[in-house]
Amino acid sequence: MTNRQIDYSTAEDGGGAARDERELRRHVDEVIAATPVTDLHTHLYAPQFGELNLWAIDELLNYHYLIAELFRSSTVTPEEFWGLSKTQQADLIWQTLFVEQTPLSEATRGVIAVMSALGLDTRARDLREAREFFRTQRAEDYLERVLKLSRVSDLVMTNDPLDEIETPTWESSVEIDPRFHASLRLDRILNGWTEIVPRMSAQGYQVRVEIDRRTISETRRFLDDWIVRMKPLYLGVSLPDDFTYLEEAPRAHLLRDAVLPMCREHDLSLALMVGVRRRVNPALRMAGDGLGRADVNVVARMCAENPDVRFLITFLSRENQHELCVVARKFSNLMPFGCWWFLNNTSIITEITRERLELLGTSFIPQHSDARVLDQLIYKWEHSRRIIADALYDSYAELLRDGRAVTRQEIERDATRLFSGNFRQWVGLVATEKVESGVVVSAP
Ligand code: FIX
Ligand code: ZN
Repeated sequence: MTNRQIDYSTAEDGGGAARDERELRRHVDEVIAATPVTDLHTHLYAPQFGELNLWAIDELLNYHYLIAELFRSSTVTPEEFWGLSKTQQADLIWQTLFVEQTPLSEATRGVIAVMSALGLDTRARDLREAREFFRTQRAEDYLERVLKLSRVSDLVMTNDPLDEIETPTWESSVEIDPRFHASLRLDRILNGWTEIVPRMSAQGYQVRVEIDRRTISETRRFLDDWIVRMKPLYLGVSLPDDFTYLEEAPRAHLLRDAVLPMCREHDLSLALMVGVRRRVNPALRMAGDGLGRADVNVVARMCAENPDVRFLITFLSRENQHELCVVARKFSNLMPFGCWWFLNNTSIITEITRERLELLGTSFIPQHSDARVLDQLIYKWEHSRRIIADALYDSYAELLRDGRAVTRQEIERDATRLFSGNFRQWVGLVATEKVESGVVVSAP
Protein backbone atom coordinates (compact mmCIF):
# COMPACT_ATOMS: atom_id res chain seq x y z
CA MET A 1 0.00 0.00 0.00
CA THR A 2 1.38 3.42 -0.92
CA ASN A 3 1.17 6.59 1.10
CA ARG A 4 -1.73 7.69 -1.04
CA GLN A 5 -3.91 4.76 -0.17
CA ILE A 6 -6.24 4.33 2.76
CA ASP A 7 -7.82 1.10 3.85
CA TYR A 8 -10.71 1.25 6.26
CA SER A 9 -11.45 -2.44 5.93
CA THR A 10 -11.11 -3.36 9.60
CA ALA A 11 -12.61 -0.15 10.96
CA GLU A 12 -15.99 -0.40 12.60
CA ASP A 13 -17.74 1.40 9.77
CA GLY A 14 -18.46 -1.94 8.16
CA GLY A 15 -15.28 -2.18 6.16
CA GLY A 16 -16.11 0.37 3.44
CA ALA A 17 -12.65 0.59 1.95
CA ALA A 18 -11.38 3.98 0.85
CA ARG A 19 -8.47 3.27 -1.37
CA ASP A 20 -7.40 6.71 -2.49
CA GLU A 21 -7.85 10.42 -1.96
CA ARG A 22 -11.22 10.34 -3.72
CA GLU A 23 -12.48 7.93 -1.08
CA LEU A 24 -11.01 10.08 1.66
CA ARG A 25 -12.83 13.06 0.19
CA ARG A 26 -16.10 11.14 0.18
CA HIS A 27 -15.70 10.11 3.82
CA VAL A 28 -14.85 13.64 4.93
CA ASP A 29 -17.79 15.13 3.03
CA GLU A 30 -20.22 12.55 4.41
CA VAL A 31 -19.04 12.92 7.98
CA ILE A 32 -18.94 16.72 7.95
CA ALA A 33 -22.39 16.90 6.37
CA ALA A 34 -23.87 14.55 8.97
CA THR A 35 -22.21 15.71 12.20
CA PRO A 36 -24.60 17.63 14.46
CA VAL A 37 -23.55 21.06 15.64
CA THR A 38 -23.82 22.73 19.02
CA ASP A 39 -23.86 26.37 17.90
CA LEU A 40 -22.13 28.23 20.71
CA HIS A 41 -22.99 31.81 19.82
CA THR A 42 -26.22 32.97 18.24
CA HIS A 43 -28.71 35.77 18.73
CA LEU A 44 -31.63 33.38 18.37
CA TYR A 45 -34.23 32.77 21.07
CA ALA A 46 -36.23 29.79 22.20
CA PRO A 47 -39.92 29.85 21.18
CA GLN A 48 -40.82 30.85 24.74
CA PHE A 49 -39.34 34.32 24.13
CA GLY A 50 -42.17 35.21 21.72
CA GLU A 51 -41.56 38.35 19.68
CA LEU A 52 -37.77 38.00 20.02
CA ASN A 53 -37.95 35.04 17.64
CA LEU A 54 -37.10 36.27 14.16
CA TRP A 55 -37.74 34.20 11.05
CA ALA A 56 -39.09 34.42 7.45
CA ILE A 57 -38.15 36.41 4.37
CA ASP A 58 -38.68 39.95 5.68
CA GLU A 59 -36.42 39.33 8.68
CA LEU A 60 -33.87 37.55 6.52
CA LEU A 61 -33.64 40.51 4.18
CA ASN A 62 -33.53 43.05 6.99
CA TYR A 63 -30.33 41.49 8.37
CA HIS A 64 -27.90 44.26 9.24
CA TYR A 65 -25.21 42.72 7.02
CA LEU A 66 -27.53 43.31 4.03
CA ILE A 67 -28.58 46.76 5.18
CA ALA A 68 -24.91 47.83 5.11
CA GLU A 69 -24.62 46.43 1.58
CA LEU A 70 -27.79 48.20 0.45
CA PHE A 71 -26.28 51.63 1.10
CA ARG A 72 -23.37 50.84 -1.19
CA SER A 73 -25.73 50.40 -4.13
CA SER A 74 -28.87 52.44 -3.46
CA THR A 75 -29.42 56.18 -3.45
CA VAL A 76 -31.78 55.86 -0.51
CA THR A 77 -30.44 57.63 2.58
CA PRO A 78 -30.30 55.94 5.98
CA GLU A 79 -32.95 58.37 7.24
CA GLU A 80 -35.30 57.44 4.38
CA PHE A 81 -34.59 53.76 4.88
CA TRP A 82 -35.40 53.80 8.61
CA GLY A 83 -38.67 55.61 7.81
CA LEU A 84 -39.90 52.66 5.71
CA SER A 85 -41.93 49.75 7.04
CA LYS A 86 -40.15 46.41 7.43
CA THR A 87 -41.91 45.09 4.32
CA GLN A 88 -40.83 48.10 2.27
CA GLN A 89 -37.28 47.78 3.55
CA ALA A 90 -37.19 44.11 2.53
CA ASP A 91 -38.63 44.94 -0.92
CA LEU A 92 -35.97 47.59 -1.44
CA ILE A 93 -33.16 45.25 -0.39
CA TRP A 94 -34.47 42.47 -2.63
CA GLN A 95 -34.83 44.80 -5.61
CA THR A 96 -31.42 46.41 -5.14
CA LEU A 97 -29.20 43.51 -4.16
CA PHE A 98 -30.97 40.55 -5.78
CA VAL A 99 -32.84 41.80 -8.85
CA GLU A 100 -30.66 44.67 -10.07
CA GLN A 101 -27.42 42.94 -9.04
CA THR A 102 -25.97 39.45 -8.85
CA PRO A 103 -26.02 38.35 -5.19
CA LEU A 104 -22.33 37.51 -4.85
CA SER A 105 -21.55 38.65 -1.31
CA GLU A 106 -21.61 36.10 1.52
CA ALA A 107 -24.73 37.62 3.05
CA THR A 108 -26.67 37.79 -0.22
CA ARG A 109 -25.61 34.28 -1.22
CA GLY A 110 -26.86 33.22 2.18
CA VAL A 111 -30.40 34.37 1.39
CA ILE A 112 -30.22 32.51 -1.92
CA ALA A 113 -29.05 29.34 -0.15
CA VAL A 114 -31.96 29.54 2.30
CA MET A 115 -34.52 30.12 -0.45
CA SER A 116 -33.08 27.29 -2.47
CA ALA A 117 -33.17 24.90 0.51
CA LEU A 118 -36.84 25.79 1.00
CA GLY A 119 -37.69 25.32 -2.67
CA LEU A 120 -38.37 29.01 -3.34
CA ASP A 121 -37.63 30.78 -6.63
CA THR A 122 -34.19 32.38 -6.19
CA ARG A 123 -34.69 34.53 -9.32
CA ALA A 124 -38.10 35.89 -8.30
CA ARG A 125 -38.79 39.49 -9.36
CA ASP A 126 -40.56 40.20 -6.08
CA LEU A 127 -41.21 38.60 -2.69
CA ARG A 128 -44.83 37.54 -3.14
CA GLU A 129 -44.14 33.80 -3.41
CA ALA A 130 -41.69 33.83 -0.51
CA ARG A 131 -44.07 35.74 1.74
CA GLU A 132 -46.89 33.39 0.90
CA PHE A 133 -44.68 30.40 1.72
CA PHE A 134 -43.77 31.75 5.16
CA ARG A 135 -47.35 32.82 5.86
CA THR A 136 -48.42 29.19 5.69
CA GLN A 137 -45.69 27.84 8.01
CA ARG A 138 -46.45 26.92 11.62
CA ALA A 139 -43.67 28.33 13.79
CA GLU A 140 -43.16 25.04 15.69
CA ASP A 141 -42.88 23.00 12.48
CA TYR A 142 -40.63 25.53 10.86
CA LEU A 143 -38.22 25.47 13.80
CA GLU A 144 -37.94 21.68 13.50
CA ARG A 145 -37.39 21.96 9.77
CA VAL A 146 -34.60 24.52 10.10
CA LEU A 147 -32.81 22.59 12.85
CA LYS A 148 -33.04 19.47 10.73
CA LEU A 149 -31.82 21.15 7.55
CA SER A 150 -28.88 22.78 9.32
CA ARG A 151 -28.15 19.74 11.52
CA VAL A 152 -27.98 22.00 14.56
CA SER A 153 -28.81 19.87 17.58
CA ASP A 154 -28.70 22.71 20.10
CA LEU A 155 -27.57 26.28 20.30
CA VAL A 156 -26.65 29.06 22.68
CA MET A 157 -28.68 32.25 22.91
CA THR A 158 -27.28 35.66 23.90
CA ASN A 159 -29.21 36.66 27.01
CA ASP A 160 -29.23 40.11 28.47
CA PRO A 161 -30.38 40.36 32.10
CA LEU A 162 -31.16 44.03 31.55
CA ASP A 163 -33.33 43.62 28.47
CA GLU A 164 -36.90 44.57 29.19
CA ILE A 165 -38.41 42.31 26.55
CA GLU A 166 -36.37 39.28 27.56
CA THR A 167 -36.42 39.39 31.34
CA PRO A 168 -40.14 38.65 31.89
CA THR A 169 -39.64 35.20 30.33
CA TRP A 170 -36.79 34.47 32.71
CA GLU A 171 -38.84 35.69 35.63
CA SER A 172 -41.78 33.48 34.67
CA SER A 173 -41.85 29.77 35.43
CA VAL A 174 -42.11 28.83 31.76
CA GLU A 175 -39.93 25.92 30.70
CA ILE A 176 -37.48 26.91 27.98
CA ASP A 177 -36.88 24.56 25.05
CA PRO A 178 -33.80 22.59 26.23
CA ARG A 179 -32.17 22.86 22.81
CA PHE A 180 -31.73 26.58 23.50
CA HIS A 181 -29.03 27.14 26.12
CA ALA A 182 -28.46 30.47 27.78
CA SER A 183 -25.35 32.63 27.88
CA LEU A 184 -25.32 35.65 30.12
CA ARG A 185 -24.25 38.70 28.16
CA LEU A 186 -22.35 41.37 30.04
CA ASP A 187 -22.14 44.10 27.40
CA ARG A 188 -24.41 46.58 29.09
CA ILE A 189 -22.64 46.15 32.40
CA LEU A 190 -19.09 46.22 31.10
CA ASN A 191 -19.48 48.62 28.17
CA GLY A 192 -22.15 51.03 29.37
CA TRP A 193 -21.90 51.10 33.13
CA THR A 194 -23.10 54.69 33.67
CA GLU A 195 -26.28 54.13 31.68
CA ILE A 196 -27.23 50.86 33.31
CA VAL A 197 -26.74 51.88 36.93
CA PRO A 198 -30.36 53.16 37.13
CA ARG A 199 -31.66 49.92 35.59
CA MET A 200 -29.77 47.75 38.03
CA SER A 201 -31.01 49.95 40.84
CA ALA A 202 -34.55 49.46 39.52
CA GLN A 203 -34.03 45.69 39.86
CA GLY A 204 -33.14 46.26 43.52
CA TYR A 205 -29.33 46.33 43.46
CA GLN A 206 -27.57 49.14 45.27
CA VAL A 207 -24.97 50.14 42.72
CA ARG A 208 -23.42 53.55 42.03
CA VAL A 209 -21.69 55.04 39.02
CA GLU A 210 -18.52 55.30 41.05
CA ILE A 211 -17.27 51.81 41.68
CA ASP A 212 -16.91 51.27 45.39
CA ARG A 213 -16.91 48.09 47.48
CA ARG A 214 -20.66 48.00 47.84
CA THR A 215 -21.14 48.43 44.10
CA ILE A 216 -18.85 45.49 43.48
CA SER A 217 -20.64 43.27 45.99
CA GLU A 218 -24.04 44.31 44.63
CA THR A 219 -22.91 43.60 41.07
CA ARG A 220 -21.81 40.16 42.21
CA ARG A 221 -25.19 39.64 43.83
CA PHE A 222 -26.87 40.72 40.58
CA LEU A 223 -24.77 38.29 38.54
CA ASP A 224 -25.26 35.54 41.08
CA ASP A 225 -29.06 35.92 40.95
CA TRP A 226 -29.11 35.96 37.15
CA ILE A 227 -26.78 32.98 36.90
CA VAL A 228 -29.13 31.03 39.12
CA ARG A 229 -32.12 32.14 37.06
CA MET A 230 -30.70 31.67 33.56
CA LYS A 231 -28.30 28.77 34.19
CA PRO A 232 -25.99 30.08 31.45
CA LEU A 233 -23.34 27.93 29.85
CA TYR A 234 -20.95 30.88 29.98
CA LEU A 235 -20.73 34.62 30.62
CA GLY A 236 -19.89 36.67 27.55
CA VAL A 237 -18.97 40.16 26.44
CA SER A 238 -17.95 41.93 23.25
CA LEU A 239 -15.05 44.32 23.67
CA PRO A 240 -13.52 47.14 21.65
CA ASP A 241 -10.16 46.80 19.93
CA ASP A 242 -8.54 49.13 22.48
CA PHE A 243 -9.67 47.05 25.45
CA THR A 244 -7.09 46.71 28.20
CA TYR A 245 -7.43 44.63 31.29
CA LEU A 246 -5.43 46.81 33.62
CA GLU A 247 -7.19 50.11 33.00
CA GLU A 248 -8.86 51.76 35.93
CA ALA A 249 -12.06 52.35 33.98
CA PRO A 250 -15.23 50.67 35.33
CA ARG A 251 -14.96 47.88 32.78
CA ALA A 252 -11.64 46.47 33.95
CA HIS A 253 -12.56 47.02 37.56
CA LEU A 254 -15.87 45.17 37.23
CA LEU A 255 -14.24 42.45 35.20
CA ARG A 256 -11.51 41.82 37.77
CA ASP A 257 -13.56 42.18 40.93
CA ALA A 258 -17.06 41.06 40.00
CA VAL A 259 -17.11 39.01 36.80
CA LEU A 260 -14.03 36.81 37.21
CA PRO A 261 -14.87 35.94 40.83
CA MET A 262 -18.36 34.90 39.67
CA CYS A 263 -16.83 32.70 36.96
CA ARG A 264 -14.79 30.99 39.65
CA GLU A 265 -17.64 30.66 42.08
CA HIS A 266 -20.01 29.15 39.50
CA ASP A 267 -17.32 27.35 37.50
CA LEU A 268 -18.36 29.23 34.37
CA SER A 269 -16.29 30.13 31.31
CA LEU A 270 -15.90 33.72 30.20
CA ALA A 271 -16.31 34.44 26.48
CA LEU A 272 -14.42 37.49 25.24
CA MET A 273 -15.27 38.75 21.75
CA VAL A 274 -12.65 41.34 21.05
CA GLY A 275 -12.20 43.98 18.37
CA VAL A 276 -15.55 45.62 17.67
CA ARG A 277 -15.83 49.37 17.09
CA ARG A 278 -19.46 50.13 17.71
CA ARG A 279 -21.27 52.79 15.67
CA VAL A 280 -18.48 53.78 13.31
CA ASN A 281 -21.33 55.18 11.21
CA PRO A 282 -24.18 55.81 13.65
CA ALA A 283 -26.66 56.64 10.87
CA LEU A 284 -26.59 52.97 9.89
CA ARG A 285 -27.55 51.91 13.43
CA MET A 286 -26.66 48.24 13.98
CA ALA A 287 -25.26 48.06 10.45
CA GLY A 288 -22.82 50.81 11.35
CA ASP A 289 -20.43 48.83 13.55
CA GLY A 290 -16.83 48.29 12.45
CA LEU A 291 -13.68 46.69 13.73
CA GLY A 292 -10.11 47.33 14.79
CA ARG A 293 -7.02 45.25 15.42
CA ALA A 294 -6.75 44.47 19.12
CA ASP A 295 -3.87 43.54 21.41
CA VAL A 296 -3.83 39.78 21.89
CA ASN A 297 -1.37 40.20 24.77
CA VAL A 298 -4.20 41.58 26.89
CA VAL A 299 -5.98 38.25 26.60
CA ALA A 300 -2.73 36.37 27.23
CA ARG A 301 -2.32 38.33 30.43
CA MET A 302 -5.85 37.53 31.55
CA CYS A 303 -5.24 33.83 30.91
CA ALA A 304 -1.94 33.99 32.80
CA GLU A 305 -3.39 35.82 35.80
CA ASN A 306 -6.51 33.68 35.99
CA PRO A 307 -5.36 30.11 35.38
CA ASP A 308 -8.43 28.80 37.18
CA VAL A 309 -10.84 30.47 34.72
CA ARG A 310 -11.61 29.03 31.28
CA PHE A 311 -11.80 31.59 28.46
CA LEU A 312 -13.60 31.29 25.14
CA ILE A 313 -11.90 33.77 22.84
CA THR A 314 -12.65 35.23 19.43
CA PHE A 315 -11.14 38.28 17.72
CA LEU A 316 -12.87 40.28 15.01
CA SER A 317 -9.81 41.42 13.11
CA ARG A 318 -8.20 39.07 10.62
CA GLU A 319 -4.81 40.45 11.71
CA ASN A 320 -5.29 39.01 15.21
CA GLN A 321 -5.97 35.43 14.15
CA HIS A 322 -2.46 34.04 13.92
CA GLU A 323 -1.50 35.69 17.22
CA LEU A 324 -4.56 34.11 18.83
CA CYS A 325 -3.43 30.65 17.72
CA VAL A 326 0.00 31.24 19.20
CA VAL A 327 -1.42 32.44 22.53
CA ALA A 328 -3.74 29.40 22.58
CA ARG A 329 -0.65 27.17 22.36
CA LYS A 330 0.59 28.78 25.57
CA PHE A 331 -2.57 28.69 27.63
CA SER A 332 -4.70 25.60 28.03
CA ASN A 333 -7.40 27.74 29.67
CA LEU A 334 -7.96 29.50 26.32
CA MET A 335 -10.31 28.07 23.70
CA PRO A 336 -10.35 29.96 20.38
CA PHE A 337 -13.75 29.96 18.71
CA GLY A 338 -15.50 30.97 15.53
CA CYS A 339 -14.86 33.24 12.59
CA TRP A 340 -16.80 36.19 13.84
CA TRP A 341 -18.96 38.54 11.74
CA PHE A 342 -16.70 40.22 9.13
CA LEU A 343 -14.53 37.10 9.17
CA ASN A 344 -17.44 34.86 8.26
CA ASN A 345 -16.54 34.78 4.56
CA THR A 346 -15.22 31.88 2.51
CA SER A 347 -11.70 33.21 1.96
CA ILE A 348 -11.16 34.16 5.59
CA ILE A 349 -12.77 31.10 7.19
CA THR A 350 -10.56 29.04 4.89
CA GLU A 351 -7.42 30.79 6.06
CA ILE A 352 -8.32 30.82 9.76
CA THR A 353 -9.48 27.20 9.89
CA ARG A 354 -6.29 26.02 8.21
CA GLU A 355 -3.97 27.98 10.45
CA ARG A 356 -5.85 26.71 13.49
CA LEU A 357 -5.58 23.10 12.33
CA GLU A 358 -1.89 23.58 11.67
CA LEU A 359 -1.15 25.21 15.01
CA LEU A 360 -3.72 23.63 17.30
CA GLY A 361 -4.77 20.30 15.80
CA THR A 362 -8.42 19.85 16.69
CA SER A 363 -8.24 21.77 20.00
CA PHE A 364 -10.39 24.71 18.89
CA ILE A 365 -13.98 25.49 17.92
CA PRO A 366 -13.99 26.37 14.23
CA GLN A 367 -17.26 28.17 13.92
CA HIS A 368 -20.40 29.63 15.44
CA SER A 369 -23.26 31.00 13.36
CA ASP A 370 -24.05 34.33 15.04
CA ALA A 371 -27.49 33.83 13.46
CA ARG A 372 -30.05 36.50 14.31
CA VAL A 373 -32.80 35.07 12.13
CA LEU A 374 -33.62 31.38 12.54
CA ASP A 375 -33.46 30.62 8.80
CA GLN A 376 -29.83 31.81 8.71
CA LEU A 377 -28.76 28.61 10.43
CA ILE A 378 -29.35 26.88 7.11
CA TYR A 379 -26.89 28.89 5.07
CA LYS A 380 -24.34 29.74 7.73
CA TRP A 381 -23.78 26.10 8.60
CA GLU A 382 -24.01 24.94 5.00
CA HIS A 383 -21.28 27.41 4.02
CA SER A 384 -19.08 26.69 7.04
CA ARG A 385 -19.39 22.92 6.67
CA ARG A 386 -18.15 23.16 3.07
CA ILE A 387 -15.10 25.16 4.04
CA ILE A 388 -14.27 23.07 7.11
CA ALA A 389 -14.59 19.90 5.02
CA ASP A 390 -12.08 21.29 2.50
CA ALA A 391 -9.63 22.23 5.25
CA LEU A 392 -9.95 18.88 7.02
CA TYR A 393 -9.65 16.94 3.79
CA ASP A 394 -6.42 18.73 2.92
CA SER A 395 -5.02 18.11 6.40
CA TYR A 396 -5.80 14.37 6.21
CA ALA A 397 -4.33 14.21 2.71
CA GLU A 398 -1.12 15.84 3.99
CA LEU A 399 -1.07 13.38 6.87
CA LEU A 400 -1.47 10.55 4.42
CA ARG A 401 1.46 11.82 2.38
CA ASP A 402 3.47 11.93 5.58
CA GLY A 403 2.69 8.30 6.20
CA ARG A 404 -0.50 7.92 8.24
CA ALA A 405 -3.99 7.15 7.06
CA VAL A 406 -7.05 8.11 9.03
CA THR A 407 -10.03 5.89 9.68
CA ARG A 408 -13.61 6.94 9.23
CA GLN A 409 -13.96 6.70 13.00
CA GLU A 410 -11.15 9.18 13.44
CA ILE A 411 -12.77 11.57 10.99
CA GLU A 412 -16.01 11.24 12.97
CA ARG A 413 -14.18 11.79 16.24
CA ASP A 414 -12.47 14.93 14.90
CA ALA A 415 -15.69 16.31 13.42
CA THR A 416 -17.57 15.70 16.66
CA ARG A 417 -14.88 17.50 18.64
CA LEU A 418 -14.90 20.46 16.31
CA PHE A 419 -18.66 20.79 15.94
CA SER A 420 -19.74 20.11 19.49
CA GLY A 421 -17.38 18.14 21.74
CA ASN A 422 -14.76 20.81 22.44
CA PHE A 423 -17.41 23.32 23.40
CA ARG A 424 -19.54 20.94 25.42
CA GLN A 425 -16.55 19.76 27.37
CA TRP A 426 -15.31 23.33 27.91
CA VAL A 427 -18.57 24.45 29.44
CA GLY A 428 -19.27 21.21 31.25
CA LEU A 429 -22.25 20.17 29.17
CA VAL A 430 -20.85 16.65 29.18
CA ALA A 431 -18.64 15.25 31.89
CA THR A 432 -16.22 13.53 29.56
CA GLU A 433 -15.96 13.25 25.84
CA LYS A 434 -16.47 9.80 24.42
CA VAL A 435 -13.29 9.12 22.52
CA GLU A 436 -13.45 6.34 20.00
CA SER A 437 -10.32 4.44 19.07
CA GLY A 438 -10.30 3.92 15.34
CA VAL A 439 -8.29 1.05 13.97
CA VAL A 440 -5.92 1.80 11.14
CA VAL A 441 -4.61 -1.04 9.11
CA SER A 442 -2.79 0.73 6.35
CA ALA A 443 0.94 0.85 6.92
CA PRO A 444 2.66 3.39 4.75
O1 FIX B 1 -21.57 41.37 19.65
C1 FIX B 1 -22.01 40.41 19.00
O2 FIX B 1 -22.38 39.35 19.51
C2 FIX B 1 -22.07 40.58 17.50
O3 FIX B 1 -22.06 39.31 16.93
C3 FIX B 1 -23.29 41.34 17.09
O4 FIX B 1 -23.40 42.46 17.86
C4 FIX B 1 -23.30 41.73 15.61
O5 FIX B 1 -24.28 42.69 15.41
C5 FIX B 1 -23.59 40.55 14.75
O6 FIX B 1 -24.72 40.20 14.57
C6 FIX B 1 -22.52 39.87 14.14
O7 FIX B 1 -22.68 38.85 13.48
ZN1 ZN C 1 -22.96 37.93 18.09
